[in-house]
Amino acid sequence: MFSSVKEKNSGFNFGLPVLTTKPSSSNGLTPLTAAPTTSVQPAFGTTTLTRDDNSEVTDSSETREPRPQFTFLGGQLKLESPWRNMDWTEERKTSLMETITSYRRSCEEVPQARVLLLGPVSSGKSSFISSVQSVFNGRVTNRAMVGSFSSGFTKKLQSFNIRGKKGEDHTGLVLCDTMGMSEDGMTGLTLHDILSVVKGHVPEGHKFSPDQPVSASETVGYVKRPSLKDKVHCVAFVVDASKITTYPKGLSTTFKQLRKHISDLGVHQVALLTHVDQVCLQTAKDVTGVYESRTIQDVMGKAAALLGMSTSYIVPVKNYSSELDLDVNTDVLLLSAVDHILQYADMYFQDNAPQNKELKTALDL
Ligand SMILES: Nc1nc2c(ncn2[C@@H]2O[C@H](COP(=O)(O)OP(=O)(O)OP(=O)(O)O)[C@@H](O)[C@H]2O)c(=O)[nH]1
Ligand SMILES: [Mg+2]
Repeated sequence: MFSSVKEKNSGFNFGLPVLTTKPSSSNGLTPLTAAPTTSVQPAFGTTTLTRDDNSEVTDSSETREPRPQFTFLGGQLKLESPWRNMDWTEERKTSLMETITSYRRSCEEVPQARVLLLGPVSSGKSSFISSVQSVFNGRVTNRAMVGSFSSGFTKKLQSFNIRGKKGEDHTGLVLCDTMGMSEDGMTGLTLHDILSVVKGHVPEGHKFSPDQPVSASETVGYVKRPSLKDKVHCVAFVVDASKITTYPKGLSTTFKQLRKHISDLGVHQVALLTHVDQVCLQTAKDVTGVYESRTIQDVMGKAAALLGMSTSYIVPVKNYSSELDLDVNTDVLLLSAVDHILQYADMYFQDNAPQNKELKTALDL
């Protein structure tokens, strides 16, 4: 049953798998490099304490004698060194944009990789699409119709071609936006509808309705025999860092059921942890500190438990929400997430492209 009990969770009892070593993926691919987390050392400088309500308590002691101090973020110590290495430069942004623009599937039959964004209502699915489009457009835009109501905004299946710089070329990537997932079995996207999208049966623009499941007889434009290009090639789950501990308990079961079914279809999955700026004040001020924040590292662990996946598949993201101007560091984090997604999308083509399948069958014989 794809329904979750609607109850407020006062705190998940997850084992909090905090990553302390370089993450590895089951397929040998290391999506992002990670530096080992070492013990936290005293640091000299300004002590920044964050209260529970995220307001900041600062003790600027520049005029006093230097003394051992710690930096606290949300009650947690700041890590001495980042647990994933990132290059926060304009050059890195350019090189990621080039990599994404020139991405070609290892499968000639499929013009673009279709990536489905899946997550609870308001987790930031549409915002991620808008933010990525903004990076390539060179200015902040909202073309994916980001919602502002907790009741949910996106209702249709809508695919967005990610275009290269200033709309010049299509990249090899299509991001598919959907309605928020069902958390109570009554509203939102159901397991049946999600799997229909992944299999490629659902036509573009289909308006989801929980009381009208997608079906060959009822759904206008239902794709009876989807080809490889109609299918979803990678699923990116989207979860909100600021809601990780308050999501309904049943959501974890829902995610795990979903992941099992999607994996059975041979589709790889990754996850985006949005709203990181809302759980760590320091990261809100300067996104380059995202991998030095103990708070975010802990939330990543909780997200991993919620989704039932290793943290090596999860990347933090700060979407553009209220900003009017682009910021290079935010862009690097967003583009790194796209690069991460593309690596897993490509694995699908490696497994399913007709020429590779023939080769695999020949080798198996
Ligand atoms: N501060 C902050 N706000 C965000 C972030 N991502 C999304 N938001 C805000 O969260 C709200 C919901 O974002 P959407 O992108 O509409 O979420 P969605 O998952 O598409 O929601 P539905 O379509 O309703 O399921 C909007 O007000 C966004 O501006 C983020 O990383 N940081
Ligand atoms: Mg949306």
